[in-house]
Amino acid sequence: MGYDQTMPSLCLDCCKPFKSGADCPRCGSARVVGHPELFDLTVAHMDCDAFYASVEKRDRPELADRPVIVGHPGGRGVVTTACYVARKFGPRSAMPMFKALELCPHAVVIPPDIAKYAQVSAQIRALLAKATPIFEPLSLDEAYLDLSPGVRLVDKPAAILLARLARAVETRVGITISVGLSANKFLAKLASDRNKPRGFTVIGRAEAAGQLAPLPVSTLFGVGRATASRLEAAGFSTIADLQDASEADLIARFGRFGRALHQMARGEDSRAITPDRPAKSVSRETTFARDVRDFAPLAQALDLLAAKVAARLLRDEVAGSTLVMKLKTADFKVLTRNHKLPAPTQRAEVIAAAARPLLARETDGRAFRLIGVGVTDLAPPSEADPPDLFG
Ligand code: TTP
Ligand code: MG
Repeated sequence: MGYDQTMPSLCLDCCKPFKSGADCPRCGSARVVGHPELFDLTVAHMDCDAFYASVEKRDRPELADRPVIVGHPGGRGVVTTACYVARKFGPRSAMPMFKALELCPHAVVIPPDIAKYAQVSAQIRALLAKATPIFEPLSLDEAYLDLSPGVRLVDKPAAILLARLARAVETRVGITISVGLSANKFLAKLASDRNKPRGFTVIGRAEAAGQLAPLPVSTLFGVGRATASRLEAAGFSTIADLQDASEADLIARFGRFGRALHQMARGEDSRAITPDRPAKSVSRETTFARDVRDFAPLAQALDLLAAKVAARLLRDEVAGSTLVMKLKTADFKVLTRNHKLPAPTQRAEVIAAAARPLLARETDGRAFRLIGVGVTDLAPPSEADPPDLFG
């Protein structure tokens, strides 16, 4: 974007605002962001660049310019993170390690150290907390921030706080992040992904609909692969196709989700930013009057417990990302089985459906005196049960 005489601008190195010009008038840096709405927008999303790999590079500076892949080496491993040097050769997250090493044979492979990444994540969250009490982590390496005037802890425009945050993460934690600044969660997350690594991207209210128009419908929050194919089959492949349809038409075709599609296609999103809750898991269990061996009565108990768990999740305004099923055998041996859900949930059917296959695997004639079900890895309800209609 070109900068005219009066473009609100911000230097990403010295974090000072100014009114015009390509380079920072204070420090001369060319790392400058300019946007008409720069100092009016207050919803942000931050995401660490090549998170695991960046932490490993920080700890082994001699690898700074080398391609680094984090993942378990050997036959069946997959890539968890490829650094940006390695990505130039093709390796990506979730790619089988053998394939990544075919593409980039000179990569340095480092096994993941999740405990270390969790520590770094906590350090970053402590920096987020200095800017605002209302931030919502989505995973170890990303979070939404509410930097509106009534909420932020420092009386400066959100853009300045965000530039300071990015700088603080670099200097104090030793890795880089990319940030997005916009009017709501959907646009802020879209923005943060746009100029990685070390990006600072603004999507203004005025340009949102125009920028969304050419993008595929799968860009929208809640449109997974299955929903995207159904939308495409109905003639909606780009967001522009949705923008051209009336709200009534979309509601007639897709029900309540049609309204969400209509709004998101225009860049509107009313989801609130919800800070983390302290509770760590929600579960319910029952001890049988008489030991039970058969799947059917166990599954029936499971359904009841799932309903109780769901009720509690709704009441506490949390959702669970990982399902936990527990059984106690007649001789008091406790088994727990976990299953990572595709998305956090608050719904009894989702909990019960995920628990049943785990139960089926254990009902092999043993007698059980107790069954329990619950969820852990709690997430904010705004991330729960994305409206993937046909998924
Ligand atoms: P991402 O933020 O998706 O990826 P990233 O931080 O590595 O790279 P980017 O610069 O594109 O944001 O995920 C954060 C971390 O989560 C990542 O470093 C490793 C882990 N992860 C996996 O273990 N498996 C996966 O498939 C993905 C996508 C991530
Ligand atoms: Mg990341």
